[in-house]
Amino acid sequence: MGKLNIVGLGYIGLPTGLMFAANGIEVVGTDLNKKLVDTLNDRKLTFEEKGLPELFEKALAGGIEFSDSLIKTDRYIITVPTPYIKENKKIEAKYVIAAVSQVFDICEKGAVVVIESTVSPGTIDKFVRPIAEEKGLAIGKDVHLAHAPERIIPGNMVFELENNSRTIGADSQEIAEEIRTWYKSFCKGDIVLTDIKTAEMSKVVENTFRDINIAFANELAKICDREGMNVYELIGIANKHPRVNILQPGPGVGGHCISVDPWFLVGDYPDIVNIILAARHVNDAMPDYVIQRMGEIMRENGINDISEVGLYGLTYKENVDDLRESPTLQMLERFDKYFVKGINIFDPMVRDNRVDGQTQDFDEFIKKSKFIVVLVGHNHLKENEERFKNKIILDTRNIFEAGEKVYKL
Ligand code: SAJ
Repeated sequence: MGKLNIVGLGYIGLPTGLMFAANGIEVVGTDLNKKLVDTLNDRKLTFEEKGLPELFEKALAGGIEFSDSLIKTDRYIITVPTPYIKENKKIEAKYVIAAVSQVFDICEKGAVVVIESTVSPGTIDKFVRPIAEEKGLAIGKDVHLAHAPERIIPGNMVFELENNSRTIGADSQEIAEEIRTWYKSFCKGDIVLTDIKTAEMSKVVENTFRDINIAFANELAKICDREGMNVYELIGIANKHPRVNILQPGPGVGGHCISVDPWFLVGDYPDIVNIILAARHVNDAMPDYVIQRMGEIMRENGINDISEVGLYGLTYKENVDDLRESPTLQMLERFDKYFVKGINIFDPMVRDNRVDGQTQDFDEFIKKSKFIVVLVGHNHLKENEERFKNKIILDTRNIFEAGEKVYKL
């Protein structure tokens, strides 16, 4: 077999390519972004992730190559991004379509093309298969298509790449089994084989399940607030039941996946969905709820000056540097409407200033902020808990011990 070509070296493609290369597979990683490829060729990583530096070293020792142009081979994995369009709540499959199209133009006859990028169910039938037809290629003979949706969680990607089970959807058992042997080079989990459409749907269903579970936790937080009860204690108790596993409330659901994928089901089955849509509404309303709680706490403590308020955390969750759909950004958008200027913002994971009011200086942030809203529970926060002493805190991530001036969601 020829080299395995990983097309798209972002959050999924890079760790995946490195993992194959570290486990004896000959890999070329391709990305059209020359700067990104140059950085990797300079032996520098392009984002922060636990365990990635060590994996990078192993992959380099295993001979991984990086290229800014597509080379001809007989096996490809497509890991290009699928940008989210807020206005119509859809993801854009154009990069997947463009990548597959370029691959079909140059690949060996009989090549296998696996799409890992998340696509909305039906995308491969509707938009990818026709590309082969347009190019006069017979699927199943000239080229083989498959879908192996990625499942790794940012913050624990390297561990999950090795240990999660996987799904491979293909048109034939034989091709699915061949692809399974590629992934078996590093994957210790079960690798389940199915058809392409079921693989597409399973990915969206997994993320939707998590969205609904978090929405339930967020709704419980509001009920507990009204009743003067501790939602974390309540969830802790309920979760002792062997068949209950409620997730944690938070300031909203961010990231490129969980807040996006349920919309595909809403869009495709508007006459059927109820809880899926309700969960989206509950989670999308959480940044507003946090703003409302901020207002209450400021009034209660006589804080009138917004420059005495600090927001800790800009990323969509702890210990990642990804800002996509982050609850903090959603709050800032809503603040803009009310002309709230002068608020202090700090995030140790975001090393360049991305929004007004952001500082890189933690000491300055702490000094200026009398009232701090904790929106992300980075390890940095846990290591610096004593710096928050004597502050009024709205702790949306349940990091701090309960106290007189520590408010929870
Ligand atoms: N969140 C809560 N409460 C929780 C857990 C999460 O409010 O108890 C929030 C987070 O703070 C964050 C959002 O939800 O804003 C999403 O974070 P996450 O850690 O739940 O998930 P992602 O988006 O980082 O990764 C998910 C994972 N999907 C599932 O667990 C079903 C991952 O396995 C997928 O690979 C990834 O989506 C993806 O790429 O689809």
